[in-house]
Amino acid sequence: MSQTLSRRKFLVTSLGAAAGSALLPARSPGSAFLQQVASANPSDSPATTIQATTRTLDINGKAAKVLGLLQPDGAQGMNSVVGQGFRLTLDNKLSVPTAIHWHGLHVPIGMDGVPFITQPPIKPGETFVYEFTVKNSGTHMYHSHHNAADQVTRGLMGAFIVDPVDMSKEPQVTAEYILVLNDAGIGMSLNARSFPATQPILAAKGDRIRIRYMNEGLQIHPMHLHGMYQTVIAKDGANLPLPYLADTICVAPGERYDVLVDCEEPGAWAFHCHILTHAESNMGMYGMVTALVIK
Ligand SMILES: [Cu+2]
Repeated sequence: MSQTLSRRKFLVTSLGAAAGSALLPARSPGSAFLQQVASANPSDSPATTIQATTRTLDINGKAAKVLGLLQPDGAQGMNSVVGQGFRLTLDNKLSVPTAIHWHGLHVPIGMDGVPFITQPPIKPGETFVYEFTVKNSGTHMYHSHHNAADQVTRGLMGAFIVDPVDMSKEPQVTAEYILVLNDAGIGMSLNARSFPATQPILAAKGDRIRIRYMNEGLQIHPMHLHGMYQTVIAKDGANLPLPYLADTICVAPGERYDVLVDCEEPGAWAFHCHILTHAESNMGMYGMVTALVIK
């Protein structure tokens, strides 16, 4: 697995990304967390812990008190491979109840993380153990399912990327990026940053890149890339039998789309949500705006 991961480059992706310039890869191949969940049998996996907690981040130059689902190494966002066991303890350090839902992952009902339906809310100071075998590959998420409009959009969320066992049918790409869309809590943002603080995607002419969109906000966002098509290859983690071309992809709350972009024409291409109030004001561009820079 580490070989597979190490030949990829990742852009930071979750709220963890907003912590100053110390960018945390969503799929860090060397993280202790990944090693700990690498057992095939959940009950054999050493338990690890995620803390639901508050923290202060620098968001666009201002100190902002946000929430986080933090792994022992401080990362937010995780990955796995189909068939792997998964076991972790959620430690609720917040002053309010919470729970984690594994959005897109096919888990046993008792592990689905819906308070009052599949489990009691995890109260402040309490813990809960989530344990399952990872069944389906693709671009998924994990997030709070309690008072979610507040908790998720303020940071109780992360990307959960699952590779298939057989990687031979996965597209060969020069780099891979995750874009977490958000519009509430921390505001209009891509990976918890609002333009001009968003991180541009840097590519060389001839590169083929993969972008994994996921919308953790409350509104739909048509993500428009100038100058070239995006090839949509997967929806909600499932590979499409017939990939299609689009330059604007509507990502609704909860949706994930995987796209490939062939970087042929050099330039700094605008890349933004096309609900214009999410991207421009009389002061210029802001919010859900970044750029694809092809050299
Ligand atoms: Cu938008």
